[in-house]
Amino acid sequence: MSKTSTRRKLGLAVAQMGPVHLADDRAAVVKRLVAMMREAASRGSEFVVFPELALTTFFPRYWMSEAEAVERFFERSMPNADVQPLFDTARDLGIGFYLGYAEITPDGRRFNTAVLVDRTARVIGKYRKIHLPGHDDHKVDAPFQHLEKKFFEVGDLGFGVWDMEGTHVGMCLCNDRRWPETYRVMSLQSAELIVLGYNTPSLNIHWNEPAHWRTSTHEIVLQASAYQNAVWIGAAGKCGSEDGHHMIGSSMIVAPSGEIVARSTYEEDEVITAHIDLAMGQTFREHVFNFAKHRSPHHYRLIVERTGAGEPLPTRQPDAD
Ligand code: CDV
Repeated sequence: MSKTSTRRKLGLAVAQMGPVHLADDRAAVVKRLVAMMREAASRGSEFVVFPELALTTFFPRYWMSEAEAVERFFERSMPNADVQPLFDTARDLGIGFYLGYAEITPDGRRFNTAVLVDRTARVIGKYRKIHLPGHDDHKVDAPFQHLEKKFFEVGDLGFGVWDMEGTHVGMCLCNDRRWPETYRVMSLQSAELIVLGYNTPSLNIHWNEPAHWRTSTHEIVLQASAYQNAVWIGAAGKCGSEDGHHMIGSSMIVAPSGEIVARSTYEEDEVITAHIDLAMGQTFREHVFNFAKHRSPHHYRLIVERTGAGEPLPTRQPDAD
């Protein structure tokens, strides 16, 4: 360990969820979340990460109108009466949480959203998913749909970082975790912990991706991103077979060293915990990833100037001898 850092411990829990079926109502789901929050607190956790779209089945797999989706799967406020037991339990236990859900705003805008809730059950941050995968048309020959581009707008809040009782926490959602920019924008705001929820179908409807790549690519992005950004990552999946549609598990807590310090075993509701040392990230930020000392943004301009890949830049080489 660095000579300059003292350990700063945070009790972190990741609450993986097994399937939520179409027939499951919000009350039943919230009961499961409350039970996992209680377990997390009993194991000394101060913060718990729940999945993306945690209150419902992963409904973008079904073709339906936007109006029907809103009626069945979206939340008009957070908290609301259905979710209040989770907020009440958080306040009673003094535990914060991250929760993903489908948001409809008062003016009718729809987002794939997550909130950051502190230990007094106050919503202190909101994130709206930026990297929306899938399509907006009806793929009649596909075994299921991935209609995030139909049901949600691209998030308009950017990648924020919040001071949660002294811990700098950033949020993202599912597909965001595959993009390096997601983490770097947050680590440049001094994030120490990045939390995220996901729903990753084992089957890729767009091309014949081997099922095990879904898990291996998930692992590799979390491990590499934690290391390259000197952050802790808590990632909570909703997994198992939702009405016959299988999604990967492998929820995990990853250290700034890139090591997985806790990982789910099953594809059902499961709480994993670790007492993480926030100072570990600081150690990396003082040395190999001392951003202020070593980064060269003038060499990274293409990252913000170009969206898709294009022609190589004119080469700049030293004059030949
Ligand atoms: N919900 C997601 O964003 N899922 C994507 C799938 C479609 C690849 C993911 O990155 O896990």
